[in-house]
Amino acid sequence: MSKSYRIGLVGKPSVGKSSFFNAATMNDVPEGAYPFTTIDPSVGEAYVRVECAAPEFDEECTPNVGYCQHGTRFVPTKLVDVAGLIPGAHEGNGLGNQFLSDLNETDVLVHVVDFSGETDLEGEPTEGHDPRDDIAFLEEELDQWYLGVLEKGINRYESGYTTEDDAIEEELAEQMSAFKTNEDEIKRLIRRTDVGFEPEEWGDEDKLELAREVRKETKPMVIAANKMDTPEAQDNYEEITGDPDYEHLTIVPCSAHAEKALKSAEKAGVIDYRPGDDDFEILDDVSSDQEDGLEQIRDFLDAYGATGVQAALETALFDVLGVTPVFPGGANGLGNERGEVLPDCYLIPPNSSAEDFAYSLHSDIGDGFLHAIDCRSNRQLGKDYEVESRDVIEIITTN
Ligand SMILES: Nc1nc2c(ncn2[C@@H]2O[C@H](COP(=O)(O)OP(=O)(O)O)[C@@H](O)[C@H]2O)c(=O)[nH]1
Ligand SMILES: [Mg+2]
Repeated sequence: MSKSYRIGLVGKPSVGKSSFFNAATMNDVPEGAYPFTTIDPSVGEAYVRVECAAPEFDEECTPNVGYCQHGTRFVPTKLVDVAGLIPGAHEGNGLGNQFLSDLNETDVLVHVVDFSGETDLEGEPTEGHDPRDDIAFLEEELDQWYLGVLEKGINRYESGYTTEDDAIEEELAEQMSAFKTNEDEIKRLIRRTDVGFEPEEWGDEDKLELAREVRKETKPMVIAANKMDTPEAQDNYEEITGDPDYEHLTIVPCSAHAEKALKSAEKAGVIDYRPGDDDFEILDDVSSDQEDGLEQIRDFLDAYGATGVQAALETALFDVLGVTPVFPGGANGLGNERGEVLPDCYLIPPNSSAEDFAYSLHSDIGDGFLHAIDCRSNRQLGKDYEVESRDVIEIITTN
């Protein structure tokens, strides 16, 4: 089976993590303006959209997991509401340690930031708080945590527990293995930061810089600028996205409230709306209050293109992490022996080759790999072919 990805929602209390989580999963998780309403991390199923390939073959798909609507596949992914980040979490304050271990299981992060400025760093109500402080706080918190682990690795290396010819990258990769890094990556990051391969010569700044690089590499991040339905958030959004210092960040404007309202209205049969769409249709007679509310949301969609909940998840997975959606197909028609048509859409790691894809299906398929077939063109693909987004591929094996 192919890997299932985990997207982690992080951020200080009261920014709207649970609201975002509920909107994305439509599960029932308590929410409220109080810190720590969510004590345990909540794991739920969310979906990312992939344009279905079946219509190109004049077929209708029968998905094994998720669903397909009007030519859009909704592919399941795990979403984790990682509650409990407070300033000083890396020192083991509050729910810090639980937070950190939950965080290790995620592949990519959505940092939910209250762009309205109506919550302070502890998540208490305030006014005029600068969302930039939140962005800095989270990055620093993660960097300090990484630094602590990095320093353990350096100490071990320097205390000579390791054998003479062990390289520093080997020790650090071992110490930082929970971050899903490896020797090659550490080596590359040491080169990139230009700190050199002699840890005894690293100053505090060098260590922090390296820790930060490892953090960025292993925990890529999207910022969901939440509460964008408020004028304060919209002002902050304009200012921050126009600030060259913040150009390197990926910021997705978002209203968890709007997404939740639309999904609820859809469930109630009042509107026709598909998650991520830029518009909806009112189906039923609605009260004028309800209509006003919905029209306000429509204005929001006009201004920002969508509620941003789907966009944040998809940006995280496809743009920031670079995951590739791929359809296992058959060159002689898309159906399998059970009569299912294009039943799977797998999410595979960036830069996967055709052979990697075969191995992600099953180790036997990888071992027996002869070649692959691009089902659109019927062309043969070698094992080194780099799989592209929405490829429909059949693997031909020796067995
Ligand atoms: N205006 C507005 N308020 C929101 C939005 N999302 C969440 N909130 C409010 O922010 C508060 C904290 O939300 P919650 O989801 O519990 O935040 P958490 O502590 O990060 O999980 C609640 O009062 C929510 O109703 C949004 O998109 N817009
Ligand atoms: Mg919460």
